[in-house]
Amino acid sequence: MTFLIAALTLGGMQVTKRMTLPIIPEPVSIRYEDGHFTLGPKTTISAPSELASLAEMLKEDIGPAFGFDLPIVNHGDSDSIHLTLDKKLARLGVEGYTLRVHAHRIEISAPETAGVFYGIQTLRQLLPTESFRKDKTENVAWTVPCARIEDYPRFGWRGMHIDASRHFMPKEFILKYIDLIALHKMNVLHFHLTDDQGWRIEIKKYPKLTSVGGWRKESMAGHYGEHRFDGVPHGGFYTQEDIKEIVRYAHDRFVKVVPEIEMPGHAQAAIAAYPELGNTGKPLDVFTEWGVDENVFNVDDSTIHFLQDVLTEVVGLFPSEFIHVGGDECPKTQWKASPEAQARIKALGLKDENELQSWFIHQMDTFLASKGRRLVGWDEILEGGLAPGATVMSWQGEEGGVAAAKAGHDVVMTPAQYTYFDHYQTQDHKAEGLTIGGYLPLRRVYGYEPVPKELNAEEAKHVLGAQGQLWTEYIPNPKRLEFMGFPRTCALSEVLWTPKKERDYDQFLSRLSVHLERLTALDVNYCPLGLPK
Ligand code: TNX
Repeated sequence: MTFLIAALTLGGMQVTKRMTLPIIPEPVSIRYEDGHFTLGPKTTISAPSELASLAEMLKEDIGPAFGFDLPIVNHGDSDSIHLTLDKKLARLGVEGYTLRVHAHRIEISAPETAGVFYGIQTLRQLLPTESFRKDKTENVAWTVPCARIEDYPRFGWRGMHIDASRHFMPKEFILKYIDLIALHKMNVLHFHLTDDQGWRIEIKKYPKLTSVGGWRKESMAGHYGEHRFDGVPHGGFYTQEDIKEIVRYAHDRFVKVVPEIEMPGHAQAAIAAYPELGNTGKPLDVFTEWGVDENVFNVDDSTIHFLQDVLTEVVGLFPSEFIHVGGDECPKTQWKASPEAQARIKALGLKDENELQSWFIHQMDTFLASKGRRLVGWDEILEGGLAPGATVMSWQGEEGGVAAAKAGHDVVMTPAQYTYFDHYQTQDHKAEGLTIGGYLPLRRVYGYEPVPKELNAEEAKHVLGAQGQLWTEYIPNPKRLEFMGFPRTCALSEVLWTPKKERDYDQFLSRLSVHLERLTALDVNYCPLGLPK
């Protein structure tokens, strides 16, 4: 990466502008050339009709700071930013693109629209960081260095997760989070919508899931074992209209939204709404503690049908091929004590409660397959046997991912020690504020290798990619979520996009220091690099 210092004269005023070309994630190949393109009042964006909405997005992204109109035209010539689809570039894959900056013309070309979108994200990062501001910014040289870039991602699943159950996150913030995911060329939002502490998605057939399950009396304060509660009611949910808006917004930015409906554990909010779904028949409140909860769904036919009805509405709202059914942390205490669960084990000829859990997930796998979808679940779904169509998220280390890939199943790597962004990122806990625990500094995220070394080349093809997790027990609001998520998300984006051999932490850090100016302009409350690592 070349660092250029250019002294520019603007309106008689001397402006020193760093032109560092700090792109995150780092593209596959960049060749810089002499000269630069200058955006000015005559600049247009030229796009065929299939790319008109992307042209509009580019205009909205850079127009406000730049202050000129940037008209969108059909056939621009000189001084134009050209967006084009070119099937001859098929070798770059469905997300690849080329970006050419000449002195009087910029060309973004790709075989598919997703690639044009990613080319636009790169172009935004070739402009001065001020271009990310939302107000007209004077005295900036709006130049783009001449360059040839060819780029495509290493992995197809480049995900970020958000837990909207432990703390509800407003729809407006989910949209901002999608923008940030897309800026980093990531393409999956894993939307954790249900858990013990709150059910966050409107289900028309079962309105109490949100009217009762969407609210809790208070939340646990401090760490487990301190037995302190804050006395503050908490709740909220997304209407189906909200969900449609989120899915559409994400789709326009090439982000797939994978919903998660937790079962058979992490179910207390649903059982609070409909006690017949539980094992004890006793009324329950929505859970106010964090941690693993013993109240899990029962295994009656009516409960299986209830959850399949829920999934029917979920499938109707989310076009995602993958539907996440959780499957993690399901204590077996209640099933051991339940005559119905024991009768089910006997009737099905199962060995134990682990096999019962596997049977439960299997019911959902078959159901989702009948709707043309694929089930994904946390690695506990391996216990008692993996359902035939299941994809595994390996969170308890890499072992689950290795086992699933060796058995021919697809996996998404989510090991806690590399991808749990709810863990501390510094050693200055006082400055950082309370988190759930752990320690995952930026360098460690950057150094993560998603393909476990235990896999041979054939098995490694089952590793779809990886994903960062933002569990929100100790993340009460969007600003805190930004603090925990950034800049670790920037590091993960590069792990997932950039060829392994191009990764260099020190060089990443120097690019990041400029990238953080963009995040400031976007009002992202990132964790500053100065805190002790
Ligand atoms: C484990 S990861 C959980 C979550 C917690 C998280 C906190 C997983 C599948 N289960 O329920 O929120 O740890 O880090």
